[in-house]
Amino acid sequence: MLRALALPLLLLAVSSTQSDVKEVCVGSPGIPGTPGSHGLPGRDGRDGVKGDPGPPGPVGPPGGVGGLPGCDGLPGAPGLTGERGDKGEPGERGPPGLPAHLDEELQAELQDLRRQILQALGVLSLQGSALVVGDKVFSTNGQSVSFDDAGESCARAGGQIAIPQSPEENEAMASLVKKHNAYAYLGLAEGPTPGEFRQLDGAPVNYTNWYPGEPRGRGKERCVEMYTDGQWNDKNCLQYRLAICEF
Ligand code: MMA
Ligand code: CA
Repeated sequence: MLRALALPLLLLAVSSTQSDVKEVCVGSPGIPGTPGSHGLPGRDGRDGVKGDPGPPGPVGPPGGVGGLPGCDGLPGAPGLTGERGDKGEPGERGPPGLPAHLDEELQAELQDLRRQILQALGVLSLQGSALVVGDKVFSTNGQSVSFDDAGESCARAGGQIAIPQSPEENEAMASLVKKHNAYAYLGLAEGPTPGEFRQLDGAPVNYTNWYPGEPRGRGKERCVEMYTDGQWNDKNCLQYRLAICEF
């Protein structure tokens, strides 16, 4: 037991219990041995994580097969308006209305229309552009023209060349002749019988105001003019005469 004290190194190996202690003697280490030969290659490791995508490849050669047709484009702008269609058939006849004199709405409308017409005539009279005699209105644009042109301009205005049919109407026309200092044509024309004058629709003339001795054109003067004193003379139709219209 004491021999163990003389040894350069005493190693006490202790196990789990005091009673298991053993004495081991160790000498100085020897020269390392030669390395062993290479071991066999180890097994392959597990796959690494996926790498980044590579750069896009170069454009391929042209001439590939065409792709499928694309989808429809947006709808186009609306087309031009078509021509107006034909007029439709008239509708069914409505139920009979009230007699006009009992229709209050109609009577009110008529009253308002009368009022508006009188208003307009009042303004025209005040301006001297219309002469109201009874239910006839005389008016002129102050232009002197041939008989045919006078007829046209009166018709365009919705009237006709004036015919005085009473002394009062004759005076009204004569006042326009004096005002414009221009003889005027009347809406009369010579019929087939020389010296016999009629209205343009062929109706006979009741009122006349011939200058003494007229008409004496005997078929050569087929129109009628009014002098500034209001008397009449048969005259050719191509003179420039004031166009007085009646409405
Ligand atoms: C002109 C002409 C006639 C008219 C006589 C009156 C010469 O003719 O205006 O229409 O009857 O004058 O003298
Ligand atoms: Ca004459």
